[in-house]
Amino acid sequence: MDPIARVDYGYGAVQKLTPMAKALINQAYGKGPDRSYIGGSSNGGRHAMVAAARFADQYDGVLANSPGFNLPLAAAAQLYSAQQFRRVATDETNLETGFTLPERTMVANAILARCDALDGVVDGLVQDLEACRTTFDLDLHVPTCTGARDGTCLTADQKDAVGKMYRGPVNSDGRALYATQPYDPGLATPGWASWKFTSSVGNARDPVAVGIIFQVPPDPGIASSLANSRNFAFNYNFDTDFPKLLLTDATYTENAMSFMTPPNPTKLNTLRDRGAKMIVVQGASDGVFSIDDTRNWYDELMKENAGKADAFARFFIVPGMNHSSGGPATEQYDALASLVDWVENGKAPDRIVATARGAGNAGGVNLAVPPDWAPDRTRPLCPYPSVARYNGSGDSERAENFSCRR
Ligand SMILES: [Ca+2]
Repeated sequence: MDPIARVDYGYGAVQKLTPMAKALINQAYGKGPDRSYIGGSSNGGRHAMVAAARFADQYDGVLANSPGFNLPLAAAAQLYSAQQFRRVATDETNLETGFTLPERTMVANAILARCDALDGVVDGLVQDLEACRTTFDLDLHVPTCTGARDGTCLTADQKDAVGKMYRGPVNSDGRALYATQPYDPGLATPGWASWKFTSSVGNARDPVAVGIIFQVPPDPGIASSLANSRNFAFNYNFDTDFPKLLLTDATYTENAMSFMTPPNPTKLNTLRDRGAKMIVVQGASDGVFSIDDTRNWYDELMKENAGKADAFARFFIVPGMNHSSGGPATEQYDALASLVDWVENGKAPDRIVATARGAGNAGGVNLAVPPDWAPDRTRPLCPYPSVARYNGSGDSERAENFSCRR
């Protein structure tokens, strides 16, 4: 509710604390840092993207993992998802009844049946996400129920709801308000479900973000009960409420899109011209921030830089990964090491090797790793738009037998 807290949450904290940290280092060591990096995941990834545009003079390297890019729009899109699933839920207090785990597993398998082999190997990963867009069709490739729902089909209403969720929110004129999401097999996990079915209606996440932190004027009653936040999500109007994300008043003089998103997000000239580097990594099955929104940004960044943005910024998609981690994916990777190598040794990352956290992993097991994968499977994460393609020979559990190609 505090207008200064809103701005701090958006960018003010980074703006104030980075110079303080540098001054502290200077006092302690008698000189400033040789290099400065900013990195984070989720809202921290958003901070990194904002810093790349607002405070590029402060950093030599920027790492945005699973960034909450365009966070106010993504949070509003979550309310749209909640409205879609409410239409097909058998219990509106549990949206997962509209799209159950057996049904999501069935859809994931239908995606794999069409798209898994497009990258050269049937391995439970859809690495050629772009080709899958035109190869998989929810209406054609998922059976439509002729009787009761039993996990082997979706009803026509469910297909409509799920399809709308993947296409993203629109207003009554049909104007897209956020971004599409690609079909990827990572939706059959608790992590994906928690964003779509719990956060989207809960009184600690999306409704509160939209209704209290982002819109003007704020609606403080939303947070007081789950019934209130759920009603806010279900009744959110994309013609009359959504525009409040751009409003200001005498108290809130900066709107949510201004304080939460980078000003001119594709204008990274300061970062580029001082030789700084940027790495963005995100899962294809991020349950809250659409990989397509991030991809659209990168496509525009490429255009802005005559097709040469990869000289200073690279975008890596993690097939199957959910928000920040999890999902049927090789989701352990050290993108910071790659960034440091790029900044300090001039070695641009042509691939980042990622490892699965299967059974026996010392750092914690990812339960979504399928049992037929090598528990320590490796894959190259590839700079978009290249994708990891199997070379046709050698152990398909190992990254060295894949190439990053278009
Ligand atoms: Ca595959």
